[in-house]
Amino acid sequence: MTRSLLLTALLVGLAGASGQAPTLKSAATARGLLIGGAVSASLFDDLDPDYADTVAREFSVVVSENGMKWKALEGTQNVFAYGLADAVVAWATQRGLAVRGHTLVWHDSAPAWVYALKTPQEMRSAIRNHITQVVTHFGPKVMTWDVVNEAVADTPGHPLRANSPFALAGSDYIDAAFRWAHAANPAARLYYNDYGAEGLNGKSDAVYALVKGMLARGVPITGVGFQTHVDSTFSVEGTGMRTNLQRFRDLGLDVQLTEVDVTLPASGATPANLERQAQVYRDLVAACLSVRCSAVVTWGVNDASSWRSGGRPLLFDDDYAKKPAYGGVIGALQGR
Ligand code: 9MR
Repeated sequence: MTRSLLLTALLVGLAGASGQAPTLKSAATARGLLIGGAVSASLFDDLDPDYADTVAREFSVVVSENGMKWKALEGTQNVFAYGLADAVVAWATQRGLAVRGHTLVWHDSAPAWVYALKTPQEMRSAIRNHITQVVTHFGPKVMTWDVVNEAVADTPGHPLRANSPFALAGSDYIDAAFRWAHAANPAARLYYNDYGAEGLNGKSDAVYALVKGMLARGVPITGVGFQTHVDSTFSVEGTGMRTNLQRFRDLGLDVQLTEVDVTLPASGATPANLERQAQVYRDLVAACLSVRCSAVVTWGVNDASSWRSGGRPLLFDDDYAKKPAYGGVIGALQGR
């Protein structure tokens, strides 16, 4: 028997003896990576215990899919409702899972009263108060925050999106948001988060310019979250994703894949489509690992509860069975 065969036999024997297949959590932890998903209050629904079991077994980090958005926490000015968010945080912390806070400042989740503010000063104090109250409330239980989400425009040549109410606060509102979050919890890790910036393209150039400028101005930013809402035609290689992630790392910033899902084509869950989806997941995780990213978070748990459930984009099917995509992620984590 050759040395490598002997080693394989030994490892198989050990795995057999312990009876433990790797989980996403065990395989990711071995690579120094957090892995997880967005969850919702249905986590606590007794009718669906598989949901909570899957999260507790497979994930080391969770994000409240909607429960920490501005609308959810401060629907009325300066009246804070933490109930659902606190429940997710308590559930996770009791089980040793980390929590990513998502998201302090996002135009899409701003309640009507924010859109109705009239003066720069009113807008500035509203943002400052929201960030300060929320970050302080969760304190050490939430040490990672998406401070600003989706502020960069999709149109090349327009650095910031035009339809944001926050622009009223002044062109430096992003810098200020990070400074206020840092003041509320100096040990927290603070991220800029966006979609469509995974590969080398005009959008990622704009995000790059934004965060590079922030660093030059001494703004306390830890890293960039790449949402990674893609479909199964996505090519990590073809989009230059690894090179793109690396240029952010070269600025000294951390990188996380924060909302990963990979939709299937209209022909649905055929074996070939599921294999293609698995390959995309494998390539995404491999690219992330190759730049020493710190987390991979899928946007949901099972296909049925996804915001794009029709595309069956996640690692677990409607019944929480592991899909080929699950094997793709484990394979990447194990360097296969
Ligand atoms: O998945 C989320 C969906 O349930 C909400 O209706 C929607 C609006 O709040 O937000 C979705 O999550 C988004 C995330 O917060 C930011 N990036 C894009 C995600 C998908 O739209």
